[in-house]
Amino acid sequence: MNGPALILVDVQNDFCPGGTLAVPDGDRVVAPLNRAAAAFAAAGLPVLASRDWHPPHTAHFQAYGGLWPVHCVQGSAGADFHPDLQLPAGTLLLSKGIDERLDGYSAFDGITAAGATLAEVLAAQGVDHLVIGGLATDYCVRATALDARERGLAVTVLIDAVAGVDLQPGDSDRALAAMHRAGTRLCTTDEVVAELARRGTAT
Ligand code: VGL
Ligand code: ZN
Repeated sequence: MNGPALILVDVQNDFCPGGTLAVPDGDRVVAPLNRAAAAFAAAGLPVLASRDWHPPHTAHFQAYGGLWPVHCVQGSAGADFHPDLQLPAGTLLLSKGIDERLDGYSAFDGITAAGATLAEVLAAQGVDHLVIGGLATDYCVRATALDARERGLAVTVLIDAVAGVDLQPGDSDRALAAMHRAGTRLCTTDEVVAELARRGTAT
């Protein structure tokens, strides 16, 4: 049985206003993602959530040669999910960015508490379509979407439920264009929720 799954990418305090690597308006993704997660859960479809989960010393951080200020350190408050994010019961957690030598942007670099990779989880659950929202459009959302396309999955990105860092102005728009070129569908949360409702009544 093949079908879609939803993944909420890195909706963590450090990427939201007040965090150490705040994405402008990052918290605006929370409301649409709560709606999407509730709709997937109600349809009996898998919901996954990734978190950036760095060791204190990592080549990802500026102090050790990387691009970024310290953020999402394992066990810190900044690494917690945004307090308003509502994860349905049974949401599968993936931790990534654990390797101190790597950036680990893609959720496909993450592992579950049991040590399974995202690819293994998706295969086990018969997922052939990944619906993606979260932070940040130009890093982890982009990397996750492009990896999923390379692995032959259909991909939808929820355009109202992503927000980007934009280190360079336009990075997020360029990331969306790159995802689109790779065959990613860009649509609104409302469109996806409506499709799920039609799917529910059709079966
Ligand atoms: C991310 C920058 C650094 C992300 C993670 O989640 O998109 N961006 N670490
Ligand atoms: Zn990071």
